[in-house]
Amino acid sequence: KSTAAVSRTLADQDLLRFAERVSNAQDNGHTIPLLSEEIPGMNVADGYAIQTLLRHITIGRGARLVGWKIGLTSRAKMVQMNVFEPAIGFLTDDMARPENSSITVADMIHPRVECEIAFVMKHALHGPNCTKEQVLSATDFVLPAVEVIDSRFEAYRFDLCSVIADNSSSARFVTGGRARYATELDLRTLGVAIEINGEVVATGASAAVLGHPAEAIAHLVNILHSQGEHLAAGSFVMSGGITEALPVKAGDQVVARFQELGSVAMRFI
Ligand code: 0L1
Ligand code: MG
Repeated sequence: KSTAAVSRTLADQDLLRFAERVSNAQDNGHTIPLLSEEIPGMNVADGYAIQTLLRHITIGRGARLVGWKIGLTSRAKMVQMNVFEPAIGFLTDDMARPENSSITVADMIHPRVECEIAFVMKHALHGPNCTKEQVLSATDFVLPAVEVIDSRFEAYRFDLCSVIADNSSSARFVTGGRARYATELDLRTLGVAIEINGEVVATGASAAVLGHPAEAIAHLVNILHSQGEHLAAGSFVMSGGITEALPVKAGDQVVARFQELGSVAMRFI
């Protein structure tokens, strides 16, 4: 059972204060100390309550919710971050960047890229017992994506509660390649290779994501349920990095090559 189902402990004014602190750090591209350093007893439910307030702040300023992501779904990512439970975040239209575009790094802190299988839903899904099979039958199509994550915490180090409050490090995302029906593919065995400046820096297979990326989406739906939310029809959903996340800097050219799904390219400036 996910720890997202526990009860929150923070007072409303602390939740709001933390959401505003994270929102400012995201807007200004500056780091903040771990929230759990100030209130060590905070739990995962507090993290999600802060994330919900952050979502309301973001949408209140005119951004549109386009979907969700789940992260920390592969062993490589868990080991890299020393956090062993998946976490979800929301995605808004202002985080999207076109394929082959130039992505500015000056407004981020320490960006990293991840190759992910993305799902677009044709039907809504509700927890609490959502399964991989239900995800597959509710999916319209899948497509390749690169997520650009950027932790707002110093030295890119965090605990689960703090990273959830920081919207699970969501920053930018790029999709492209070739959209395919999930039924035409074996989503467990898709290979991926990521090149930075022409050099292959990581490779992996989609089974790295909880055994099957649709399993990760089912897990996301069940966490959404614990937050009183559901996955709406039309949502764009990213299932988690297949390999460890790779740091990028101005001048880097990134190409993520996905078996069966084509490639997604971008440059950082
Ligand atoms: O998308 C992700 O895998 C983000 C998960 C959270 C943490 C991170 O690595 O920044
Ligand atoms: Mg990710």
